[in-house]
Amino acid sequence: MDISTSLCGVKLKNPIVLASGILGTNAAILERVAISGAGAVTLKSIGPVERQANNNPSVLAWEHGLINAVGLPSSGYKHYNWEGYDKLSCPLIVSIYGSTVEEYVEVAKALSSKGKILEINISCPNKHDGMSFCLNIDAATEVVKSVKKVVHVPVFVKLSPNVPNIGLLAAEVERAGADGITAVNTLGPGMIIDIEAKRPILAYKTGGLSGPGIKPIAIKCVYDIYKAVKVPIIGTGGITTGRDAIEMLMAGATAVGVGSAVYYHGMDVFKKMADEMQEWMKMNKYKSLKELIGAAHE
Ligand code: RRO
Repeated sequence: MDISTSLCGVKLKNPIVLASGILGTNAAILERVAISGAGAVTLKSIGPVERQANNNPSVLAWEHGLINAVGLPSSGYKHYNWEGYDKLSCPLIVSIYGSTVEEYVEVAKALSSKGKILEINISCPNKHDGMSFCLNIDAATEVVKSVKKVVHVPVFVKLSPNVPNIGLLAAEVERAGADGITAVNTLGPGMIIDIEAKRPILAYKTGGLSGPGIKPIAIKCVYDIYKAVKVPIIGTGGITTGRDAIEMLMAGATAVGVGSAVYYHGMDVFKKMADEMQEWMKMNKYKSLKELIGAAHE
């Protein structure tokens, strides 16, 4: 069964997208993800200047997902190694971050032609000002307007679930020119304490939550965003099975982001999810993804 989809004219053989931050640091690994069946892959966010990762432990599994404080490590866009990216066998989404509008614009200008879609990350919980653009609608719309002026590929904006009204935020971001929304980034920050050691386990102390435990929040966020906007949504947060992907499409996503699931199921997860989706659709007599997208709203 055909489960191909399209994001602003960018064709995907299936709706399963590697989310930013997972494996997305070099072309060889991303090509393995593509060969393993992903419909598109997203780079780990690239920033304006070199930045070191946080000390270990920076990622940890808890009962219902993962917690990370990776720390936005980046070579900085000027030193990024682009070798091999031109040969990727699926569309590339380039993710960027900054601390000021000027920094977002600088990185966007330099990198927008490297991928088929540019994703603006305004929602990282692991930096003191990482979410400031997402928590302030004026700041979010200003960054989108400014980036849109300098790039010629579709611009998706990655939102945090930690906002009071994500539908309103998405609508304003759409009005500012965003071509799509990616929702959601990790929830939090949260904290896990080692009671024997009497201290937080992560070296950074706090981190963003992902994985199955946040799926209902991600589904609700996408449901609210779908009601508020016309642009496509990449629904991300706790999607680990084909059934989860279908649930996310029914909430209103056009594609689904997969991150923590790679930790649970390895590279096979992409093909497995696509196969599960097709089987479920056949069994339930759905003929195309179009019939699923937003179906929970009817
Ligand atoms: O690198 C990170 O710590 C990180 C980023 Br940039 C992000 O957007 N979300 C997240 O959970 N971790």
